Amino acid sequence: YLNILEYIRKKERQMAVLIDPDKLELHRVARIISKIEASAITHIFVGGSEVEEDATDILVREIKKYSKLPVILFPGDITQVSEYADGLLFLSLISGRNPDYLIEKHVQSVSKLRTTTLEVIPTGYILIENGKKTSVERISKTRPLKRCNIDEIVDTAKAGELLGMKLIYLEAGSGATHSIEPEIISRVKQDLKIPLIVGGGIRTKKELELAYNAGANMVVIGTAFEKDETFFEVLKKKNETVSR
Ligand code: 1GP
Repeated sequence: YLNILEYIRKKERQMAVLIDPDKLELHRVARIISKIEASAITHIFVGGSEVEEDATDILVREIKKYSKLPVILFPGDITQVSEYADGLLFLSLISGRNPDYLIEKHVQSVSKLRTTTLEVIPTGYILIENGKKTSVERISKTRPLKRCNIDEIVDTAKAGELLGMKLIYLEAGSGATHSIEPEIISRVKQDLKIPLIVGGGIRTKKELELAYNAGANMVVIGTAFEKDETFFEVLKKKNETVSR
């Protein structure tokens, strides 16, 4: 039995679907999960920028009724810690310089985390500009890194690794106009020993393929599924060559 992090380290071309508790109505969960289970998706991420208290708990419990896939919290705030999930990306927003999102929220969450058995995975979260202002930028009041300054992106990711973070997440922001460019992914990946997650604005099979080929261990897709459930089927066909 591999824990979540070991699994991410060992497997290639993993795919997470991001479900926002504020956007998915509970009566749709069973149906969505059956589509997820039939697709190449390997992990379910739950999170959002602004989620009502308790909504995460309720959604995770509903997902767990129908799915055996690992459910990983991808929290925008400490109210999104749910003991019913399997793991938690303990995100430090290392592209920014807001101490609240580098350490303060983490301190505040510890008393709750102590009461859970969640696998807590320290993750260096790097926001990269994508053409429009994202909710991460708005809420954290931090600037994303510039796409053209690849050295700074590479050094930021490496600093995260050297600080002991176990994953690096390159984020263009939900609904991003431009997903992270393959050149950025491959330059960051070449310099890292820890796994790399990439997300934000990925809407086509081609973009997915480019991200994997550039070195992403896991790709996260949210908006493309929210807007079009048939995207799950597109990925199913890819299943034979993409994953598992
Ligand atoms: C956002 O990286 C995720 O945090 C997914 O982004 O909604 O654009 O797929 P999308």
